[in-house]
Amino acid sequence: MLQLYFTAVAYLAQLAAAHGGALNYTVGDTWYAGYDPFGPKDQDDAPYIVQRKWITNEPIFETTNASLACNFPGNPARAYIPINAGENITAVYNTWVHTVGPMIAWLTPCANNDCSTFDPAGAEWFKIGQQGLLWGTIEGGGWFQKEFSRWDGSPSLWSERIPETLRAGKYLVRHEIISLHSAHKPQFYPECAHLDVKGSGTGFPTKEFMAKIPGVYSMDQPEINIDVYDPEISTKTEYKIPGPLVWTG
Ligand SMILES: *[C@@H]1O[C@H](CO)[C@@H](O)[C@H](O)[C@H]1NC(C)=O
Ligand SMILES: *[C@@H]1O[C@H](CO)[C@@H](O)[C@H](O)[C@H]1NC(C)=O
Ligand SMILES: *[C@@H]1O[C@H](CO)[C@@H](O)[C@H](O)[C@H]1NC(C)=O
Ligand SMILES: [Cu+2]
Repeated sequence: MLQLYFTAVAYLAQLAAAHGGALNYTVGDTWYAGYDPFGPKDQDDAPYIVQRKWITNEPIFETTNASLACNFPGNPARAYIPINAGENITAVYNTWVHTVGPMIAWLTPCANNDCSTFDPAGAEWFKIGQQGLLWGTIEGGGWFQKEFSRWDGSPSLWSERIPETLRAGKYLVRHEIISLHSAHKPQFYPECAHLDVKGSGTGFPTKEFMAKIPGVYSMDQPEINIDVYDPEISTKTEYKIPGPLVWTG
C-alpha cells in the first residue's frame, strides 16, 4: 500500500511537471533506446543509445533558441538506428499530457556522413511527415497529439515513413511536438536521434522543402503565436501546419 502510494505520488509529480518527449524508437519489432533525461549519468557514454542528450523535459519557448534543433544540451549519441528507406520509424512517448498543436518529423543529413561530430546549427532540415488536427475544432477537436496518447503510461506510438527514394546515409531524425494550449506561448518539444538510412535510392529534396531550425518558426506566424481560446480561432476546423511541405520522395 505504502509502495503504491509512493508510486502514485511520483507519477503525479511527473504529471504535474506535465511535459515529456520521445523516449525510445522502434523499427519493425526492434527497439532502440533513447536518452532518459531522468536516468543515470553513465548514459552519456552508452554505446547503445541512439538519441541525442536532453536533460529536462521542459519545453523550449523561444522560436530563436539554438536548442530548438535537438533540445538541450543536444550532445551526439554513440549509436545509430539502422533503417531502410521506405520503412517506418516510430517514436515512443508515454503519458503525453498536452492535446493541442501539430507534430512534425524532420530529417537532416549529417555532414561528412558522421552524426557524432555533427552540429545541427545552421543545418537544412526537411519534413518527412506531420500530424495535425484530425477532426473537430482547433480548441476542442481531435489533434493527433491528443489521439495518439494512451494516457496510462503505456507506450504512445508515432510512426512516419522514411521516403523510399531517399539516398542512403547518416541523418538526424527530429521528432517535434508543438503544444499550443497556452495563449501566445507556444511550447516546443524536440528530440533528435541518429539514423543510418540504407537503400539504393538517389532522391533528395530540393531547396523549397528545406528549412533551418531555429529559423522555420517565428512569433509573426499566426499558427505559432496563437490563442486557441479566442472565439475567432477556437471554432475553426482547419489548422495549417507551419513550415515547408512534407517531402515524400
Ligand atoms: C524506453 O526504454 C527503456 C529501456 O531502454 C524502458 O525502461 C522504458 O520503459 C521505455 N519507455 C517506454 C515508454 O516504452
Ligand atoms: C533555450 O532553451 C533551453 C532549454 O529549455 C533553456 O535552458 C535556455 O535558457 C533557452 N535559451 C534561451 C536563450 O532562451
Ligand atoms: C507508417 O507510417 C505511415 C505514416 O504515418 C502510416 O500511414 C502507416 O500506417 C505506417 N505503417 C505502419 C506499418 O506502421
Ligand atoms: Cu508540458
